[in-house]
Amino acid sequence: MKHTIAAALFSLVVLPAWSCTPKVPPRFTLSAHTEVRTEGDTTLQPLARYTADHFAGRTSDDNTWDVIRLVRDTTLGGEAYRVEVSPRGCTIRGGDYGGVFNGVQAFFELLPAEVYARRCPPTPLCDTLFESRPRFPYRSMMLDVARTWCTVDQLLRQIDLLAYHRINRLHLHLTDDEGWRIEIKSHPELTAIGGFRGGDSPVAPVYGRWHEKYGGFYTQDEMRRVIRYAAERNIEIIPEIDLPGHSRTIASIHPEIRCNYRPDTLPTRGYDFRSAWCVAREENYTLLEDILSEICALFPAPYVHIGGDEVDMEQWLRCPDCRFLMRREGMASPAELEDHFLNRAIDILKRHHKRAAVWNEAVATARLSRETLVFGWKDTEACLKAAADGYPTVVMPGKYFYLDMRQTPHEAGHDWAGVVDARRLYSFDFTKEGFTEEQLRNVVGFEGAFWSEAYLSHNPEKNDYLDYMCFPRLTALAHMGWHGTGGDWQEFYQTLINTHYDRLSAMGVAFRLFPPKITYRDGLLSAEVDDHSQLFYIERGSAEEHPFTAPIATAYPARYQFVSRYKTGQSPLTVHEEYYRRIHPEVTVTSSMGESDRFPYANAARYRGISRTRRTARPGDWICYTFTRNLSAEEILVQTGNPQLPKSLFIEGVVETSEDGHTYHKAGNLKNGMLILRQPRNLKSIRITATSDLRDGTPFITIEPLKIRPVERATK
Ligand code: TNX
Repeated sequence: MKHTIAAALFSLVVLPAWSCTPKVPPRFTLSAHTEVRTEGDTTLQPLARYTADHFAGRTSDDNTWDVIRLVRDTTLGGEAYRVEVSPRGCTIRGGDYGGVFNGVQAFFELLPAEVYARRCPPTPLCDTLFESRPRFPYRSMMLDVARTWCTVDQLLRQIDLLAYHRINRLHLHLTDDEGWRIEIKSHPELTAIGGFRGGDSPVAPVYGRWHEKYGGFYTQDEMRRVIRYAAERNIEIIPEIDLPGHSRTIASIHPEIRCNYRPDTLPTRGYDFRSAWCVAREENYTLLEDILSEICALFPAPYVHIGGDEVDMEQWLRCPDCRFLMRREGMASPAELEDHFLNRAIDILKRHHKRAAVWNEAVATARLSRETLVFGWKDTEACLKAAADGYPTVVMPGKYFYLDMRQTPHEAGHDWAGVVDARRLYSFDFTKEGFTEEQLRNVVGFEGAFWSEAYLSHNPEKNDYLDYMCFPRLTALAHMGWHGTGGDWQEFYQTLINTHYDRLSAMGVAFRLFPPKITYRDGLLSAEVDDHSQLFYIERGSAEEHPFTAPIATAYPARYQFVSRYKTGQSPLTVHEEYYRRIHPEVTVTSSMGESDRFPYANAARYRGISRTRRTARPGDWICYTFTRNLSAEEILVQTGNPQLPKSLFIEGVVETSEDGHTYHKAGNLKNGMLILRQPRNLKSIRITATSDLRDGTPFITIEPLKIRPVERATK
């Protein structure tokens, strides 16, 4: 079989496994004797080593004719490649380094999956010739290392995984309200102090690590190593210093950069919650120059991302200096103050021969230079607007591209942008989203964003949660970035389950399988999968997993959990929907902390959404739920703080229940702001009392509606 060039243009990033019956004797056999040659092009040397490492091949001359030649061929475009396998060996041509790299990845896809584990058996290959080139130059992942810290080794591992998918950018979110992760030599305090939160740090602890000083940072030397490692794998690191909002860390170290007014620290128990740089304070731009000049010198990428998202402009409106600046410059809105600040930052970047990248809010007024690269995260409209206004635009609306969103309604992860699984991501379609030809011309690619507020509560020292959230969603993104669109999901899915899951396993990725389908009919509970995974079930009250081989006869379908496994992949724990049935008995909510106007207690009392208090908690503060009629239930989930996001909660607290609303009995302690009451009977009220004195810098406590499962009754 011989691949034609035309057919190969439609090849997948995720190529199906090579299947042909090689002639006997095989014409070209890849083995440990295969040599990788660069024909004298020394810049390709690291790539030759990389390639050979994957099958224990050599890079020196040894009179063998099993040869892989890496060749730069400028007749091919940037990042484009051509791969040719013939009896004389294999030639991988690329328009540039990235093109040869992509060709090497395409070549790997001809091999057994073990190549990714560097255990490739001797493999005879058929003659073939194919070439391809990417539709988009930005095929990117954003990793938030500010909220959850990732070590250098974790970064390198992630870079390897991205590279196997021909994703060619890693956008590092290096600073935020919760941490400063990159060394600035002229201001060592930024990492020495701001690299950590909690303990004796002026940065408040948050997201689950309350009792330790938590964090870390990259020295410039370490970052140079990461940059080099990534560059060898055709990945450019895009650094982000998030400005002028999301800056509570630097503002906790340099309080003088904040606006000129007395903050109301009462609701936060003394912690200065303000997160934006003052626009009017001239010295701020000196500090900014110090920081950005080092960032420009350190990172070779042409763009430095300077944030621009989610600025709380109230701070500027309360600042006499910012207001004066607005009047002086005839500014109509505080958004123009943001333009002013960002333009000053852009001027600094320009002097250091860099351009700015920003989040979409920063070009709301469309006043920044059209050289600015816009990351459209908020929604498709933001991408459409930026592209229509003439900005090069990276498309990443949260409801398709946010890797911190959950993948079914009951899994871990945020859901503010919706439920996003690989299929959903893959369904993004420029035409359906309303892009015109002209707007499409300004689209430079896609980015998947992994924000890490919730990661911290998922044992980030292991990579499992990150893997689970990234794969196969990033596989889908890689495919779309290469081809410009998804295409037929079923076809892609078949390649995933028949080929790519094996590759992910060989890479050691704890990837996510799609959940099994659960059915319950005539007293029989059953589950099925449409991939090659094996199914297991767990019965309530036991931790033991049993292989699922036949339908389970039961009158209680909510008592069983299912999970499917394939090599290193695993599905979410999945239950019959009966498990999620809730009742909403009449209840009132009260608390000792006052009620927020925007999020009144009625929200939680009516099971409609969250409520907030007026201030954060002191020990002894309480929240009380009182039922109109006494209640029995199977389970009640009592929760302070945002679901899945340890923040604005009772860090420590006790839960008590009462049958008469006067006498209370302790039911247990909160863990991560939560407690499940099991089989409570005849309840009049539930009271939660804070017992700890820690603060997380949030000026309120979040109150969740109770989640109440009805008393279990046999369904038959
Ligand atoms: C919004 S996306 C943010 C981040 C959060 C993320 C959580 C963006 C530019 N800002 O600060 O981490 O939502 O999903």
